[in-house]
Order: sequence, then C-alpha cells, then structure tokens
Amino acid sequence: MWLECIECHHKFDIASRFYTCPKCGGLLEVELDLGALRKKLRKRDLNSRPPSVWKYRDFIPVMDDSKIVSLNEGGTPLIRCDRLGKEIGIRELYVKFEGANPTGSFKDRGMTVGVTKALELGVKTVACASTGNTSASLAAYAARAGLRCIVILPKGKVALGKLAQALIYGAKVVAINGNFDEALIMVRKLCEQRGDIYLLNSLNPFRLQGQKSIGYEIADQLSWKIPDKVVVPMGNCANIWAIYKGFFEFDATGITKGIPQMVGVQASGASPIVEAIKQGLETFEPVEKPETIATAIRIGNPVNGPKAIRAIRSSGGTAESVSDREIIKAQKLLAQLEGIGVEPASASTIAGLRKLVRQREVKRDDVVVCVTTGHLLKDPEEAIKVAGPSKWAGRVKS
Ligand code: AN7
Repeated sequence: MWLECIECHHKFDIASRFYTCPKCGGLLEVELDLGALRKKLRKRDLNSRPPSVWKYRDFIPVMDDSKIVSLNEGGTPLIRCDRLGKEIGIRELYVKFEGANPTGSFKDRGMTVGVTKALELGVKTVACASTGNTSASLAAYAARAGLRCIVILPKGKVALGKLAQALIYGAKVVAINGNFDEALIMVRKLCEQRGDIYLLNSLNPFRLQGQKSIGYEIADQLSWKIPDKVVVPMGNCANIWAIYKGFFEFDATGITKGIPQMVGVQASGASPIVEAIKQGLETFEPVEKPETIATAIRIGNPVNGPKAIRAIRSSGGTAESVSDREIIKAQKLLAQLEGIGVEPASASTIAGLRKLVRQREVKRDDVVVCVTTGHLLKDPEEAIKVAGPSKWAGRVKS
C-alpha cells in the first residue's frame, strides 16, 4: 500500500502524514496492490462475513486491527423502488439508504477508518469543518475513541439534527460567520499549525477508504452484478470518487466485471462541477456564494473536484444540477411513494435522475442506484416547512 498524488503520480510511504502532495499540492490517493489481492481474495471469503464496512477489510489500509473504532457502520439497505421507478420512468430503480448508518449518514463509513487512523498515529485531537454530517459523525467516533474533537461550522446554516449530534457527542463546536468553504480554510490552517490536531475532512485520503464500501456493498447486494448508473449527490466531491474507486477495485480484482457510469448531482446554486462537466473542462470555477435548501451540499469550492471529474469521465458518466423546487418535489415523492425519508441533499439524486430520464440521457431499462446519503431527521425543520398541511386534518371524529 502506498499514497500517490493523482496529479504528479509521486508515490509516498503509507505512513506519511500529510493531506496533499508535498511536491505539487495535488490530491492524494491510497493505492493497494490489486494484483496481489486478485490472487488472494475470493468471493466466497466475502460471502461468509456479516454486512459491515469491515466486511471489505482486505481493501482498507489499517495496520492494527486492535485499534479499529467502529459503531457497526455500513450494511445499509439497498431498497428496490418500483412505485417511484414507475413515476420517474425507470424499470429497475434502487435506493441505497445511507440514513441507516449509526449517525444517520454515509460519513460513518469514512470516520470508522479515519478515526482508527488517528489512533494509529497516536494523536489526541481530531478536527473538521462541516456542513453538518461530517461533524456529527466525527464527534461520535471521536467520543467512542476517547479523542478530543473540534468542529468548525457555518453559523446558522447547519441543519438542527446535525448540530444536536455534534453537541451531545461532546465536540467543541466553533460557529463562524462564513460558509463551509471558509470554515475548511480555517480548519486546514489550524491543522497545519498544530501538528497534534488531525484533520478529518475528505481531503484526508484515509477517510475515503471507508467510503469505498458503498460501491462494494451495492455490487454485493446485487449478487455481484453492477448497475448501469450510480447517482450520487456532490458537495465537497469525495464520495462520488470513493464509490467509483470501490467499483474500480472490485473490477480490478475480478470480484465483479465492469464499472457503472457515475452520475453526479449538485444543487443549481452550488454546481461548479456540473458546469465543468457540461463544458468539457478539466478544471472548475468555484462559486463565490453557494446557496441551496440542501445545506449539506452548499459548497462552492469543492476540494475534491478533480477527483469527481475523473470519476465521472473515467466511467463515462455525467452530471446534472437541480433546483431547490425539484429537490423538494423529489424528497416528497420518495417519502410518499416508498416511505423512505432522506434529507434534501440526498433527494437531489432522485431529482437529477428524473431530469436525466426526461432528457433521455438515462434509459428506461438502465438499472439505476441512487445513493441517498443522509436521513430525513437530520433536517426536521425543512421537512415540516415543505410537507404542507396534513392531508387528513379535520377528518377525525371524536
Ligand atoms: C447528506 O458534512 O460536506 O461530495 O461537511 O452531508 O463527499 O462532500 C457533507 C456532504 C452528500 C456530499 N450528502 O458528499 C459535511 C459535508 C450529504 C452530505 C454530501 C454531504 P461529498
């Protein structure tokens, strides 16, 4: 195993502790000896293990199993949605319900690995900037590991459920007058100046090693078949890359064959990567003042943008942006046709899929998985606001 810069391809020792390439500033990626894994690992080895991120231990760069910090993350349901599929025009549609993770979002898959890494490194304090879910997850895993936790949040812009989580898990919460992008600059500076504080934003390549498991798990739950399209909301743009990497590694080790087309969705008020993909560009123009009801992905300058662009291009995928109105409509459709409650950022996948079907970029016979990344109860205020009056009000007789 080694760390490799995605830009200049310089290789570094896996035990190195920097977050970006010291040669060129590019993003780092953990690479595994996939040839060796191909020889060693069999599907039946995986079949005998219970559902969990750690089912795929062979692909996770942790050195010391005794240090693993886990809350039994992963193993989330892959739910077939025929009623929603009919409404949208997809014959075989699935929702990967990441709200079923211990703190209610996919971030737990990354934090189990990231916080384990923090223990391996012997640090005592971990930190992140967050639109909410990262802070909730990090606070929980830090508590379980006995580490101090600092989270920097944009004041007044974090959904209530997420803030409640960070507070009750005992994190030191710092609210700033600025957006997520500014909070991330602050926490990066803090971790650069203070070597004893470990950064656990998605710039940290180890966190993404846990998030790869969404890809492994989708293939596993489809009986080792891969879907045609996997639709993912994009904020800081790490997750779409991690999921792609999961499918890529399964393909390279012969566990499955092929890689699904990765489809990234952003809110139209915060869509720099969608713009870059649509214009065929390799780089992207940050959005100064990102705005959307989907506060989780209210991010204008996604640090992992270059990874997302690669994941989409290499898989032959696409990207689409959706308005707040489309997001709300999709959130209600998923809730009211399937009984699946997700936060607005997650509903953007359903909205994006709907748009792509109408534009005939996704076909009726494509097997599609939408990754709904966070639970409805993360943002109860939004849900109450958009739900409208109860349909049955006034009908109950006393
Ligand atoms: C529900 O918590 O960035 O594209 O600080 O909470 O990997 O950033 C959250 C992101 C999608 C986007 N869905 O994932 C944070 C944060 C939900 C999220 C995303 C987030 P990335």
